Amino acid sequence: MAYDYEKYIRKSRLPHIWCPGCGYGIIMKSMIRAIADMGWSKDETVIASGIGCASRLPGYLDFNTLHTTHGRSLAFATGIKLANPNLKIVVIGGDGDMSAIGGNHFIHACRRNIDMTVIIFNNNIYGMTCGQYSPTTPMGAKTTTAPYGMLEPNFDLCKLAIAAGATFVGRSTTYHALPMEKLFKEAFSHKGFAVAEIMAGCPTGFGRKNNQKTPAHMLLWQKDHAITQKTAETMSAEELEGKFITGILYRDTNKQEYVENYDNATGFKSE
Ligand SMILES: Cc1ncc(C[n+]2csc(CCOP(=O)(O)OP(=O)(O)O)c2C)c(N)n1
Ligand code: SF4
Ligand SMILES: [Mg+2]
Repeated sequence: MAYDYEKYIRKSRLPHIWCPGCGYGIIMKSMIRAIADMGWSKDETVIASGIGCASRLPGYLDFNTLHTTHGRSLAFATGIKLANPNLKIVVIGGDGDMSAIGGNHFIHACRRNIDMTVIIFNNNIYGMTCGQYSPTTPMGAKTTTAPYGMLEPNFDLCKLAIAAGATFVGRSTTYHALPMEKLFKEAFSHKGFAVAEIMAGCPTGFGRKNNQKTPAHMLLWQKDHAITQKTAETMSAEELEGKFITGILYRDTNKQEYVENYDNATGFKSE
């Protein structure tokens, strides 16, 4: 199917700020295709973000969009969903936005199970502010603030989301553009808090310091390190070292969704 990307893009906001070779454009196009396939109208769709290179995305898309403060997008999105539960809410954030400054908001939104989808653009670094390490920087990786290599262990954001109570959790990469689009549609269709982590290359802040010298190297790295759940089941702990599992990792359709719970308890019917 041919997609009319331009229909969804605010041309007045171009050119975008993303560096040549940044993985984020691939995610944006996958999102557009997924939203088009869902049949969501521009008026019923809200896209919110915090601050960072990833968080610039809502500005480029012609929906109801919010560019909020660093790490606080989920609080804004929660307010919007409670005020109008009919809206379809997608929240965008970087690994830093969602798991460092916004980590507390993230775990509590997971726990609450409010109906929205969060897409985490995980480039393993603070891209916008010149490549400081984040909670997802792999041990040993070089960053501007880890010149000897990252000394702290990193979060697995999908495991964090599942442990905190999210009811849909999946992962994809910018190499896997079509599976990513499929993952978005599954996440958008889920009633409850859905998390999609997308591994994305930041050639400017991460790749150059870590022997992934071109954007193509970064994509091939993703191809070589992504495995499916099925393959993972056949691998030993040593073989799994450094790999990450893609696809839908967790889905629970029984847990009460927060807005429904709120309406039942208060007798108030949100419109
Ligand atoms: C309260 C506050 N603290 C710090 C900053 C500076 N800042 C802007 S973006 C950013 C990190 C962005 O990293 P990430 O969320 O991973 O997004 P990326 O740029 O990698 O897409 C930081 C620390 C800020 N804007 N506001
Ligand atoms: S700094 Fe990295 S994440 Fe930010 S636009 Fe450039 S390549 Fe993309
Ligand atoms: Mg980042």
